[in-house]
Amino acid sequence: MSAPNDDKRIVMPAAEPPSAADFKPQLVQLQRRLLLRSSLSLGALSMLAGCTMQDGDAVDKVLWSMSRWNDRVQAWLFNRNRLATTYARSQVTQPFPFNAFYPEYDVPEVDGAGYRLEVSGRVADKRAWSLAQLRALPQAGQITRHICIEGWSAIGEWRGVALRTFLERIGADTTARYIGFKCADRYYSSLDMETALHPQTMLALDFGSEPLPARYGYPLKLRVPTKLGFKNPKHIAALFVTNENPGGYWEDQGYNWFSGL
Ligand SMILES: Nc1nc2c(c(=O)[nH]1)N[C@H]1C(S)=C(S)[C@@H](COP(=O)(O)O)O[C@H]1N2
Ligand SMILES: [Mo]
Repeated sequence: MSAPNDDKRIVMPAAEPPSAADFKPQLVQLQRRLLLRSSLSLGALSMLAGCTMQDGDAVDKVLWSMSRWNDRVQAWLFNRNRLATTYARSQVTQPFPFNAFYPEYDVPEVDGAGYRLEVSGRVADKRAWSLAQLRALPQAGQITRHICIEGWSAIGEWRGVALRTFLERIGADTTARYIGFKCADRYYSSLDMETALHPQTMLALDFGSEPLPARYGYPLKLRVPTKLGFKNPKHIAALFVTNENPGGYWEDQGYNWFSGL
């Protein structure tokens, strides 16, 4: 963030939205595209992109060719009250696809009885959580569309604890910037605090009416319908609150960190 001259103009104060005057001409162009995009839901966007979500088309470029500073612009455009589209149970995709950075036969087998969700970082209460304790918290459900950057989307039903509720229970510093997640398969990802507090962001325990099957992230996954699939870590083992961007498995390989609306 100590870049010289012109680049300083895109380092914006934390409390204020960016204005066009803050941008060099070519950046104004990009901002217009962001604003256009921000009026579309992820679902609408996938239709606009012909559901291909592949390299080369215009929507694709807007979504995927953003560098890290664009994450900040996107974070400002994120509307904490905008809800992802929800669907009827009859619209749930059958069978719901499996995806991971490895084939399905390598899905980690997590022992639910011995499971403890580890909590660390900027939180008052760092005690670990058993599944029974997580299930004793207020539960909420959602039927939403999961959109994978690799070119598919599917509607699923998840149930669990709103991440906001959980963060409140552990006394998280909600003025901190990020929530990081570490998974049983060495996958990792992170969210901006704004998205972590969004009403549809949840720690999911169930898929449909059953506990999450192994392939969909047993025993705990993050369900965040305002983000792309890769920002929905499965098999969560640990959660931490931090001011340092924790990055992620795909994020650190060049996928746009914000990746959502
Ligand atoms: N732990 C873990 N979580 C993960 C992944 C992974 O490889 N490991 N892949 C991500 C990607 S790219 C997608 S599209 C979704 C797939 O979730 P699903 O198997 O429930 O469809 O999980 C995301 N979360
Ligand atoms: Mo994905």
